[in-house]
Amino acid sequence: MNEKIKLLIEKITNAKSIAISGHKNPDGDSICSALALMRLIELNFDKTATVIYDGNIPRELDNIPLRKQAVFHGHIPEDSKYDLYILVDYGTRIHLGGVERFVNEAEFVIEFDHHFNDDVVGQLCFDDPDKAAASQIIYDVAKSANLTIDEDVRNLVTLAIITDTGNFKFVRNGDVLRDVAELVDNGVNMPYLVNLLRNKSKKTVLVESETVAGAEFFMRGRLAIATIKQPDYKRLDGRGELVLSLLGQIHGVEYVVLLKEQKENQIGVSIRSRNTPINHIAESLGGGGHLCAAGAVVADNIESVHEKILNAFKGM
Ligand SMILES: [Mn+2]
Repeated sequence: MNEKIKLLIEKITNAKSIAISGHKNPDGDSICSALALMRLIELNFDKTATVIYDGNIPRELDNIPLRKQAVFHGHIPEDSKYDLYILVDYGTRIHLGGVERFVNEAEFVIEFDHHFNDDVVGQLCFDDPDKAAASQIIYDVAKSANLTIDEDVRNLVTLAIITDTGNFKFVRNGDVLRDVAELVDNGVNMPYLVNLLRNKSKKTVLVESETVAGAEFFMRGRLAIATIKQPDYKRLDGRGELVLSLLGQIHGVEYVVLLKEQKENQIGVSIRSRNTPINHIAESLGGGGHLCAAGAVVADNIESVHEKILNAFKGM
């Protein structure tokens, strides 16, 4: 067992109180990784860890194992302190949201992440940008540490991979498929998990289809921009992955941008690309992410962000 894993075991063993969080407005990887780790701690260390989140968990994820144990940060007593804080799939410090106060007060911070980040929060980092999901790192570490892994953990690790790879569409190496093959060999039922995620409300799917139908096309059809304004944004439930995915299926469309008016003067921007990296565009707007899937939240109005996006894509 390597030194980092020894330290991880030591820190969990000695911790009096443990909390786990992913990024704000958790997606499948964020919340499933956090719950998988919570379950691993419960199974192997005979202690509880609290999964805390900020924002909303999409309804699509309502039926994932242990979902009810995730606690909104606003429901945590004000004076709560955690000596060990574990971050999963968080991206960068700005994505922590309302849990940052607990992270700052923790004696020790551990992280498991697969985002590029040159300003890590953790003192002990299990980071690997080559992994398809943060849950894959947790799974690998759990195996290296000879931890007991149960059905809930295996299902959560797999759900995180399914969601973060867009049903395996974004897989970039065989590593993740070997992990999934092993998980399936150990009892994970893939059709069951895929059905678990088919849980959107009718109004969400209707808003998503209307948003797709209203998209505009630029750069001779290579760039699609869809816009969702309030109050439809409230019905979106999640990041609008279906909108991005549908527009990206159109012949000739290389880039898809979704602009979400989250509230007045706050625009969420999601950018996807077939091949060419676009993360620099998200970064120029104060955000970040992966090479071909990135985003930002901009304090501005929708027309002005639209303009900025068109300028950013000039020459591409
Ligand atoms: Mn992730």
